[in-house]
Amino acid sequence: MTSTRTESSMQDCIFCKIGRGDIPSRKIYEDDDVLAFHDINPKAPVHFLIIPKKHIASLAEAQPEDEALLGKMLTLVRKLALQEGCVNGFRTVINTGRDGGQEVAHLHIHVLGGPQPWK
Ligand code: D5M
Repeated sequence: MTSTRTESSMQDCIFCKIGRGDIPSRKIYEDDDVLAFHDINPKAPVHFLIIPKKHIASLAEAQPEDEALLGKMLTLVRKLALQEGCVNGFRTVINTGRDGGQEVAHLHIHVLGGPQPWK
């Protein structure tokens, strides 16, 4: 992707807007690189998303230089799941691309949990 296309994607991207604070979200964690917030359409008692602030369209678009960022996001899953009360486990999902059911073209990890039944 060219930088011009990347820049226009970032302008339009709803999760970039959330990352910049242009659109409100129910944040549960934020640092310079990563944001986590509750999913607007929860599929479980606990359902939040972890996104990179950098615009990466999907897992399929991640580059070798994103390795540390991806590791940081995965490491946060357990910490934030526990923070949100998922003491007996949780589910992680990364939908990727059209056939993967991805609706928002900005990489995000779904974290779902809470007492069953909900699956
Ligand atoms: O999932 C995209 C997810 O993003 C879906 O579960 C709804 C959620 N979503 C969309 N807009 C918002 C806002 N504004 N706040 C919080 N959550 C949001 P996918 O994996 O792309 O299908």
